[in-house]
Amino acid sequence: MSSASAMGSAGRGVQVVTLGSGSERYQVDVEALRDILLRDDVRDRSVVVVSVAGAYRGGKSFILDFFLRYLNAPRSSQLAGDWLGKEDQPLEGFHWRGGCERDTTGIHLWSEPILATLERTGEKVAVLLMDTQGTFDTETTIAENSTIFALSTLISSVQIYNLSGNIKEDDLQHLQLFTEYGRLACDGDGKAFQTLMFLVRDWMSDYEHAHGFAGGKELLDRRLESRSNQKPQLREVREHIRSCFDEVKCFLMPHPGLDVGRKTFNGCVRDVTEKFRLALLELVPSLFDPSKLSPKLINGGRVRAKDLLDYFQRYVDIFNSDGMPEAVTIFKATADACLNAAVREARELYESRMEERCVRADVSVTRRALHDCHQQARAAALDLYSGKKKLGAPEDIDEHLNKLIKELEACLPLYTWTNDAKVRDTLANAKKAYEDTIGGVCEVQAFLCLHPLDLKSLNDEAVGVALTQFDSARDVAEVEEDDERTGLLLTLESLYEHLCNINAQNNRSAVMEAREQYVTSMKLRVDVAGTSSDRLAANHKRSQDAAAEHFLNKRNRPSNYGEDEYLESLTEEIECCFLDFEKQNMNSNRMAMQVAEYKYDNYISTAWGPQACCFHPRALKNLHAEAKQAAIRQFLASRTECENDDFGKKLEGILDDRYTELVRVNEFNNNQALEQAFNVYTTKMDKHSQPSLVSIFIAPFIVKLLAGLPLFHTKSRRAAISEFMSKRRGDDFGDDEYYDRLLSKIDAAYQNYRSPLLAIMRELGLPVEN
Ligand SMILES: Nc1nc2c(ncn2[C@@H]2O[C@H](COP(=O)(O)OP(=O)(O)OP(=O)(O)O)[C@@H](O)[C@H]2O)c(=O)[nH]1
Ligand SMILES: [Mg+2]
Repeated sequence: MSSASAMGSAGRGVQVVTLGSGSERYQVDVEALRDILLRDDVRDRSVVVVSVAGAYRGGKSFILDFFLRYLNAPRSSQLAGDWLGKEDQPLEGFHWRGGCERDTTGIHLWSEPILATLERTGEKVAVLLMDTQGTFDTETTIAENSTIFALSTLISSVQIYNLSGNIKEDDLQHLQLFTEYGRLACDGDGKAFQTLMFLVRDWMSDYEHAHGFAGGKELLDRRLESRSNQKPQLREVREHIRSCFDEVKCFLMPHPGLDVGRKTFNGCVRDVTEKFRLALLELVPSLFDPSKLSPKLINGGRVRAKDLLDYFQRYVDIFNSDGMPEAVTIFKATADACLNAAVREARELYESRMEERCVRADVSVTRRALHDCHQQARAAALDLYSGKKKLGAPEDIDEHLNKLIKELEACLPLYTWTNDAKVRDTLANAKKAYEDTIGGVCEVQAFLCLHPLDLKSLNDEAVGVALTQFDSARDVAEVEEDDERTGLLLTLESLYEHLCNINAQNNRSAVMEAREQYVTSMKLRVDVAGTSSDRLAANHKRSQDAAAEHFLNKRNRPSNYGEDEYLESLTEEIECCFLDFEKQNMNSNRMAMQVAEYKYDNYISTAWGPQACCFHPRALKNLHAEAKQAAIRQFLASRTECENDDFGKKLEGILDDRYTELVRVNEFNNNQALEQAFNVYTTKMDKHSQPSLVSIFIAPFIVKLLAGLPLFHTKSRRAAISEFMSKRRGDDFGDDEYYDRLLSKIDAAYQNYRSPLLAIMRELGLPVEN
């Protein structure tokens, strides 16, 4: 007797309408209804609603649990007729219990709609079971009873009127209350409700009318029979019942057996009579077999689970209003709900059309396509609405149509906004794909450095990737113009332009850096005091290669093109620098050579002494060799390498020229010294041999000539040699042409002095050549 799950299925009876007090006597638990009706697998399905209503304590909940048992049984069991299950299995589902106090209050729905397949169409529908509060309990007013009854009839497709023992006149009269509502809920074109089934419990007169539908039909025909001699009130009731339901049936149910009255009875099949079981096997499949299911219709149209929510709320609102509902109110409520359902269906058609074409996840379309699609979907939705059979006044129908049009129009900006947002995402993703492709070569754009042709092919690749990305998120027909794609291409073009600028700048910086590297390398390699031209050229070559390599290393991707404007500009810049280095080197070498020349000059002049001095030629040669060596040593001292030193050779040439000059000066000075020494000799000799009275008279000049001259010659000669040697610097050598010449000249002059004739001429003061 618990309300635990039905056989094999989770679920429970959920109270969806509660009887309260105050202004809102009937409260709908919207959340509970939503949980049941708006589930994804249920919300759009047509519903079959089977309700059981009638006097309290009549076994309504009990019989519903057998419905559940059938619905949850495997199809094979349903077909084999063994769906009643095990003998000792307690009956579970909607709460039921024995005793005399009422149990169910308000309206309950089974929380788990059961999906069944209509045999005719193969369509899946949701079967909902509805349990209701028993009528005529001791606590509820007639109005409340009627409302529950009316509500459950309005909502259900099959209303089972649960009666005890017989169909009595007052049972029929009670029906009149809600048949009245039913008549009003219909526009007279067709019947308001579908199936009414009298379920007579504890039918004892089976000898008169057999248990089951056959006996039920007989009894019903008798009870609903309209006779001319009948009181008008009784006839009216019967007519109302017939006019409101498409189908009215009756089933005579046997008594389940005396065990049901036991306190311990828990609904096990073993405790009910065989007749009762057989009756269940006839009754339940007649309601729920796939060939028998009848979906809920209002105004001839199927009601979907989500529409049912609306109906629930509208009807309950009406019953909450003061007094008994007016005919117009209930009709209007049904018409409104019906129109709302039509509007909803039309809007859903619009939405599904839009979604098919334009609102697919992550795929955007052009604004024109969206607009065209909206127009088509709108037209289809309006057609659907117009084609629907509708309840209500023409102005209400128009009002709902206008409402639908407004809703559809309001959808377009929303779809446009969503589409635009997708377009923005798509564009952003495409741009990102472009940047990522560029980033694959150079992570930070600011460091981009490529050969311009490489940048171009990288850009082509990135544009391709971006367009593939863009196209995959875009649904645009080939013939259609896509402004967004064109815009993307323009954006990518300007990105490329920007990249070209960065690239050019970075290439130029790389050239500058490489040039700096060249300069630094040259400065390190080239001696401050100068270097040879060969070495300078070799260093230039090495530094230039290193600079080019440095430049190419700055590139994000190795390139191998014949032409490279930046590499060429680097070469040009380096050549310019090299010219400076050449000039600088030339100057440094000049300075170094000058210093070496000073060294040479100093060396020579230190040894040379006063200007008039002279050297033995060989001594001068040796001096030159020493001075040259000192100068060259000086020159080489600041050089790290001296092979093939053109400046060294030039210096040697200069020094050798200097020597040639020195040789000439030395020769001149030697001759001068020789002449001056000879002069010393002749002067001395002349002084000695000048005429004098003494020599004429006291000592005849012959004596003078013969006795004094040799001695004088020796002295004068020594003085002359001394004079000559006083001018000489450096080493002496045995073979000295100037010295020898001096001596020969002195000797020749001496012969003159010794000549008697010339001596006489001198004594006489006559001119004599020496
Ligand atoms: N005599 C008889 N008793 C039945 C039958 N079916 C069920 N019962 C018993 O009737 C009692 C009440 O059953 P419920 O299903 O709770 O009755 P109900 O109509 O839902 O009662 P309320 O919820 O109070 O309106 C239980 O003890 C059942 O065993 C039947 O066909 N005949
Ligand atoms: Mg009950």
